[in-house]
Amino acid sequence: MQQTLVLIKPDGLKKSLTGNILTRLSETKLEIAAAKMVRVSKELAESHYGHMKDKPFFGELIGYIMGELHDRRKVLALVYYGENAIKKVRELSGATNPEEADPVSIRGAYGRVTTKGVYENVLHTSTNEEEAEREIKLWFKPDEIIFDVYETEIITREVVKERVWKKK
Ligand code: 3AN
Repeated sequence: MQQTLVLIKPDGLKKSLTGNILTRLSETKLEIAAAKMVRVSKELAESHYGHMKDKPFFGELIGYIMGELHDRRKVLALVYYGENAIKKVRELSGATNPEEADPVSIRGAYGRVTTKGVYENVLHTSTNEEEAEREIKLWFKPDEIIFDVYETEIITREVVKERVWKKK
């Protein structure tokens, strides 16, 4: 059994593709173990794409996942769970470059390369087990995921500052 992270990126949200993408992903018969809308901070974006730091398009990539190119400052983050989840989701999403992706894959059908050369490939999917674990732990807390796949521990922490609902 595996877990994999799926992010529906700002271009996918702006193009109203959430339903279509989730329908395509349901072909895998995997289970959704977690889902939430996330406003992506620079810190989260840079940690997520840490391995791309030296690429010439790193700045654009960070701006893209933060929603700066699409006026949609949010991402839908999901965890899919099941047998061979990483490969199944990866195959359905298609190659990184949407122009090279199989036309019937999600990226092949909905992605594009901008005139500036940014790959707008509508979704992110984890590449392997190690990356899936790193990414899932970056985007989700243990209690936000239905299945306990990774080890957890209980810690006591003094809350220094927290945003709460204002009392009326
Ligand atoms: P994937 O998302 O398929 O795992 P990675 O991890 O190699 O691909 O790349 C992360 C992201 O960086 C891609 N989703 C894409 O948006 C962007 N990217 C990768 N390679 C290029 C490239 N040659 N030109 C522009 N953007 C790229």
